[in-house]
Amino acid sequence: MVDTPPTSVRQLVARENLTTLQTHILAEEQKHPHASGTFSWILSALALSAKVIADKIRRARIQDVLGSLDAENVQGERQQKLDVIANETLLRCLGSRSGVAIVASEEDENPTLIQRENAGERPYCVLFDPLDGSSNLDSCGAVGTIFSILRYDRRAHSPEASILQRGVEQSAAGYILYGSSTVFVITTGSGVSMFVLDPSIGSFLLVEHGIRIPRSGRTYSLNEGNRASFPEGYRRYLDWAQANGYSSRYSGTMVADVHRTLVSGGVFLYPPTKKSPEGKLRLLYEVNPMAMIIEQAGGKAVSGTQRVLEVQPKALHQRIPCSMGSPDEVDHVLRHLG
Ligand code: P6P
Repeated sequence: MVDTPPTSVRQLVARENLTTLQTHILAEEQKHPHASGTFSWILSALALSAKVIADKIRRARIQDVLGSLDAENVQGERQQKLDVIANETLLRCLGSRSGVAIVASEEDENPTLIQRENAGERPYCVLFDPLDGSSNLDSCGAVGTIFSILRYDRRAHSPEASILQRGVEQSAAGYILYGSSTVFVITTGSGVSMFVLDPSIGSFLLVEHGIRIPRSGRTYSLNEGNRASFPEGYRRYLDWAQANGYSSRYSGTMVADVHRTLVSGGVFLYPPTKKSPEGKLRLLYEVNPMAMIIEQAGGKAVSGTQRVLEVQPKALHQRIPCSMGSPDEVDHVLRHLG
């Protein structure tokens, strides 16, 4: 006869959070009777990649994989050793999963068509920035992975053509923030969910579902070092914000700055600059996925005065300027751009 545990112990276990990313994905899948499980299989590959990359980052200095390589990526940016490790991890985890027709990475010039006997059954394209903000690694700054999932367009005449879809076409989008904890934030088009990695059990646990961005927040996030070359409207906005007691927060990692904006409110901006007249951030695998997250949480995301998710992409590594965050704060920016 097993002694009945004291109520306090049973309550303790009952209160324990046991909703993992895996169970959440399967529960979402069950809401779609005709789902084949392919989509869930891709999300679980992203979760596996995130755990591997998080582990590599946490032990980078010990294993001497910090620092840069004597190589540049397709963007002309010096590659960090962990850029390559993260990129290879994602390519391996996604490439072995049925349901992935094409993968496209910030680190690779062209998309990769996953050629397998059943290529025709591969309905999704996965685009990613494997390690956003990697130049902050040497100083132990926060970095992230950003991903965007699109339906594979069988009618497209080339792999690149299949991924040149507007942001409104995304099936899912999200990011992993490797910060003080490892946070996995995702939307599949019906709200934003947040999971935190519990290293003691190796699972991402659900901490919040249906996240709503604060309607306003007196914080702006952009690289003010570029102020002199911002278009006039952005300089007018900064003058207004500083005259109205706004704070400035900027880490140099888009994932960290947008995550703070999502959680605390405010606005993140990367305007056109003299060095980057089209803005620095890439539309397909940085701005679009972050814009989907922000809009699904009740925020706004614009490029100039146009809604980001309506921009028609022209090339895989296309850059665009962007402003995204609390709806009232994006409206303040727009008021000064008009
Ligand atoms: P800057 C990191 O290199 C990145 O791509 C984004 O994560 C970040 O928001 C931006 O560039 C920072 O650029 O010009 O301010 O250093």
